[in-house]
Amino acid sequence: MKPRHAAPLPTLAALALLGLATACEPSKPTTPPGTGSPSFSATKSQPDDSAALVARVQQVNQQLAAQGYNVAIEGIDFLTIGNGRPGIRIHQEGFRWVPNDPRRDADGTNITYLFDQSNGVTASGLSAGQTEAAVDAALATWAGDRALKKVTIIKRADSGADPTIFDFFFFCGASRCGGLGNPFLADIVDAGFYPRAFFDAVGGPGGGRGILAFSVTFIFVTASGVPTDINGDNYLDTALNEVYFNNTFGDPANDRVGNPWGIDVALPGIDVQTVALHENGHSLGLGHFGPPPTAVMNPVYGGIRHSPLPADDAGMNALWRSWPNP
Ligand SMILES: [Ca+2]
Ligand SMILES: [Ca+2]
Ligand SMILES: [Ca+2]
Ligand SMILES: [Ca+2]
Ligand SMILES: [Zn+2]
Repeated sequence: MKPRHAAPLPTLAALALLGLATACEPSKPTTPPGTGSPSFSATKSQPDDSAALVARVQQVNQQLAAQGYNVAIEGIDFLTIGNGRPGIRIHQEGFRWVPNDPRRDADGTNITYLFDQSNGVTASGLSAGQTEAAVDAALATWAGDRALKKVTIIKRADSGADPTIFDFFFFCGASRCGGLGNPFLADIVDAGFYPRAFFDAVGGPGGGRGILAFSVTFIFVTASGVPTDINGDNYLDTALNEVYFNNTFGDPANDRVGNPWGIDVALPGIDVQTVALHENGHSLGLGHFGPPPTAVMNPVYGGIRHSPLPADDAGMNALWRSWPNP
């Protein structure tokens, strides 16, 4: 069942034009900011499992609505090694954070994030302190980026309470999760490293072997499941974002032992900070694009990248230029 829209929303084409118009500056690349549907221009994709994932997500969204939650899964983006893997969007319209949104207990115009320390250790031998520091470095990079100068990114402490909800539906359930979790402990949760089975469950066959990490964005919906746009910016209102890392990589017990998560490691190792910079780029609103151009937001891992490239900045600038100055 597809939710109906309460009010007419602009078509994708109109939004694309808007995006191009706002992103149009002489020195900027012509790449669209990539906030709409996932694109895989130059990337070979695995067999398309997105239809099954969309169906499962729609089931989950109905469960959330039945339990009285006003949030729904809107988009999932996979970062892979090797072949690309298409992400999903439930609606055509893009989504953006709403400043001062009381529904997510917004910290004013700040955006908050939290690192779930209980899932910080990797099978490749990294400590939770090491992976948390790498995620912090990635967020600090976005926070210090000129394109994000209007927004302040703030870290929230991990109280130990379960800060994630997506894993409940696709992995642990009531028995192992101990409950749904609290979706509003922070706007963005870097949820840490999860077992291979979780990535198979979300990504479909081969997901656990190919997906390094993924980002899930939820939007706000009405009691009948209709997406909201309370600030009238023609973007669906982002409710929360969760980022999950695949603990398969570097696990001595499996076939990805040769691609271990590490700190500042070159390929074939996988650099935590690079993946965190990419994933939290999604959390802040970017979609995939390229290659070309080479960018942090390319959908396939390409080695250490600790700084945004021009296409990433063009996208972020389009997303955040109208954010109110604090
Ligand atoms: Ca925890
Ligand atoms: Ca959880
Ligand atoms: Ca959250
Ligand atoms: Ca909106
Ligand atoms: Zn991605």
